[in-house]
Order: sequence, then structure tokens, then C-alpha cells
Amino acid sequence: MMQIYKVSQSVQFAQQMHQPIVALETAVLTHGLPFPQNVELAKEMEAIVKQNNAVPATTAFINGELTIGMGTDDLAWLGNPETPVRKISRRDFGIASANRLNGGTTVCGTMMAASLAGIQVFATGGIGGVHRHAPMDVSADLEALRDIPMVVACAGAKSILDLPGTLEVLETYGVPVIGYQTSEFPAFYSRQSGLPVDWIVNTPIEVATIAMKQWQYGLSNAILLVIPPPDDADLPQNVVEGWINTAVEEAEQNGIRGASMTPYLLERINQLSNGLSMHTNLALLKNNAVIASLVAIELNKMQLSKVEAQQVY
Ligand code: PSU
Ligand code: MN
Repeated sequence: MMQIYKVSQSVQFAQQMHQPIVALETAVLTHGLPFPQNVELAKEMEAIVKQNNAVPATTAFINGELTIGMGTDDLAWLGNPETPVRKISRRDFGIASANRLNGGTTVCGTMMAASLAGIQVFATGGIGGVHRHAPMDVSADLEALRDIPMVVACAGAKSILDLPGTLEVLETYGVPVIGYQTSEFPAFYSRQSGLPVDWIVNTPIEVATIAMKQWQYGLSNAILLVIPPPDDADLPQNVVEGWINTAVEEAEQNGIRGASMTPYLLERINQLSNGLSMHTNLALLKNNAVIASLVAIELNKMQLSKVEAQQVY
């Protein structure tokens, strides 16, 4: 049978050698950040994962081919404003494949792709969730978190979303929300949201242990690891709220719906904040890539020792 996806040589090698791998998304590249910062960031995320002794696996659709791990030329091509790109969630896989489309995979799309390749750790910026004023607009990211056993490192979710509602759905879906050195669910731009996490951890090894224990019960949901933005990039919640309220109102007035909603809000907030929000966005993405790499290493060690133990007996 024809392979339904393409894995880069470095990711293939990492799989064979049982090296720690970190998946990276590309909706942030195609729909989340302006050019040229988007391309710079995508390259930097890969470099950071490598510096931290893990192997990056950036996923995307390129000419209709689901690609897991790619070169910097591919990243530059996807992030070029001239390249036609689709935002690719789970429902878009068939459409993209049948029509040879290019596209950036969302959190949901990246989790689907990464799990095909057996990858268990993923670093992103923020997850999608339940939208404000649009109670039926619930990101497919939440269902991917319900269905796919993977540690997803993020800075929580933006308060463009209904954060309490998002946490309720995560609870229903059986997704533990683990705070990395924080007792609060981060609101992406802000370290604080006033909402609690399910558990606080201080080290990567604790995260890996919780994941291993959770999955050993056959529970195949994700572990949501929420990491506050770095101190020096933290923006005050009340200031961010102002930008968000304006953006959400404008979206409503302009009849923005469906997959366009999140990119619209992100772009408006970038404009309203004069790039301040982007500075925070970049800082937290890089920070999440560091922590995800450390978790991937610990998880990998635990799984290797389990395999070795089975070989002994
Ligand atoms: N939130 C952000 N930045 C992003 C996204 C979300 O702060 O770039 C992207 C992610 O790829 C996420 C997607 O998976 O938007 C969610 O889109 P939707 O709400 O349409 O499911
Ligand atoms: Mn949506």
C-alpha cells in the first residue's frame, strides 16, 4: 500500500534509534503570525528542540502530501505569503490530499499527524477551545485532546476564548490540565487567568510520570501541560482584555465564522497591540519548545527502560 504520509529522514532515523521527538505545528506559520516572523519562528522552534537534544518533527501538508518533519526550505515555502495555504484540521485531511493542497496543521491536525508517526510530545503556542459569543464554535483541538495520547505543551488558551467553558469541556473529555510551575491556567499572553489547574508540577520528569501512569490504564487522552509565558513577556490581563473585546466585537460585526475566526482574532490583536502581543507569542512558543523537549527526553527514557525490562524477563 502506498504510504499515506511522508516522514523526513531525520525523523525516521530518530524513530529507529528511539530518540526523543517533539512535534511542531504549522497553522501558527501559515495562519497565526505575520511574515517574515512566522518563518523565523518556525526555524527557531526546530533549532531550539535540537539544542535541547530532541528531534523536531514539524507537520504540514505539502502538495497534498502529509509531511512529518521537513527542511527549512519547506518552512519558508509554507510561510511565504504568496503560497496558497489552507488551515488544516482533522476534517481537511481528505480535501487537502485529494486536491494537492498546501497547508498548516492546527493543534488537532498536528496531533493526528504526529500520532500516525508514534510521536508522543508536541509543543504549540495556545490551543483552540470554546469561543465567546459563539457557543457552537468549539475547536476540534479539544476532541483531539480527548482522543490522542500525547503530551501537549502550550501556554493555555487565549482569552479570545471562553476559558472557563474550555476547561469544563477538557474535564468532560478526561484531559488532565497540568500546570508547569504554576497553579493557574495561563491565558496565553498573561500568566494569570484566575482559573486553577488540576495539578502543579515543577519538573519534566513529573510530567512524563503522570503521562505514563495515565496511559497505562488504557486511557488514551492527552495530557495538557500548561506553561506560563516567560516573566519578561507577560502582558497585564486587563490590557489584553481590551484588545480582545474589540477584536471579538469586530469579528461579530463582520460576520466572521468557522475556521476563519481564530486567524481573524489573532491578526486583529496583533494590530491593536502594535506588535506587543506578537512579542509575547514568540517568547512563549520558544519557551514551550524547550520544556517539551525536556519532557520528551524523560518520557523516552521511561519507555526505553520499560522495553529493556520486558526483554530481561
Ligand atoms: N491559538 C493561538 N494561536 C494559534 C492558534 C490558536 O493562540 O495559532 C491556532 C492553532 O493551530 C489552533 C487553531 O489549533 O488556531 C485553532 O483553530 P480553531 O479555533 O478554528 O479550531
Ligand atoms: Mn472553530
